[in-house]
Amino acid sequence: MLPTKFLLLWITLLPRSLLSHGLVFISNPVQSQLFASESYQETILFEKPARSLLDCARLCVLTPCCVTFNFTVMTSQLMCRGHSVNVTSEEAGVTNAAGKFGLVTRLQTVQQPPTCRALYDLCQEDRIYQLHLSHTNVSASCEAGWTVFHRRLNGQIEFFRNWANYSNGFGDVTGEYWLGLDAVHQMTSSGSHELSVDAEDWEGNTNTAIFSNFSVSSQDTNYTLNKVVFEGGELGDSLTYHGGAQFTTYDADNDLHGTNCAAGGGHGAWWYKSCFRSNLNGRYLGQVTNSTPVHCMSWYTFKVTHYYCLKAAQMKTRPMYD
Ligand SMILES: [Ca+2]
Repeated sequence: MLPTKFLLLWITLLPRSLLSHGLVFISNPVQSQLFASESYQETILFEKPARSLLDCARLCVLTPCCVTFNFTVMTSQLMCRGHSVNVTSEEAGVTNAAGKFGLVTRLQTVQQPPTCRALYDLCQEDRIYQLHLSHTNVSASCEAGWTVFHRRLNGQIEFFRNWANYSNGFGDVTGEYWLGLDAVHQMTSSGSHELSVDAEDWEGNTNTAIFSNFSVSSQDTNYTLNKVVFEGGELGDSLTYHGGAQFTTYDADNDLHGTNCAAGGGHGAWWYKSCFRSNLNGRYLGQVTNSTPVHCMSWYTFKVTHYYCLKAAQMKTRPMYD
């Protein structure tokens, strides 16, 4: 590791042109909270070789949404890592921990875009993102501006859950998860939103269906799925049937059937009527070879059957712009 004096000399040699970009250089090395705190989310935008601290600073300035950078001396390589983190100048510091130095931050509070779509429009960036909703903050996975609120990949997370779980969300935002009906309601309660549904079969085919007019009402109406409009997609329309239905879990029967669709054949949680054309929170059964049909995670129009158990599925939404 280079001695601190050498580092500071480099910092003082940085040109005024970078300062005019609003960058400030912290010249008093301290143990950085950015690295010292495990609770802090360091979001890496890029990691590239760089010739010098100045080179690293240039890379950050030229990258949209790069807020801080970290110039790292490895054993045999000089690396530059750019971050987009929601920091204020007070939170910035220069670390002198082994192998890390040269952290720089812009002297301003960075306003976080309010949605995955705004983040993508501004930064062309996807990541796990904390959404500041009207009543709660939730972490969600962003994909090209869409907010993923349902994702099933491998059956590791149990989706046969109660009303409180479906209201508040569960799972792992980096893998399988349900964001929560309360969050989806807040996200879709004003403006127009579209919904994208992806489903994958066991032959590696992924099909998509797009719906407009997507919104979920509040808990007062049991998170009613308002009437969506099918806009197209090879996956087909297995959701407009559910438009206007309230949400049902095994401990909250709001469906139109004489029994509870979630506790019965559906074995899931959905906007059941009597009972379903799609059932994306149904059982994850893997690649079913049993000839006896059993209900599972399904989307009727994909295979024109209720009994094809999907390999993976995902639901995501984004605001529609004029
Ligand atoms: Ca019922």
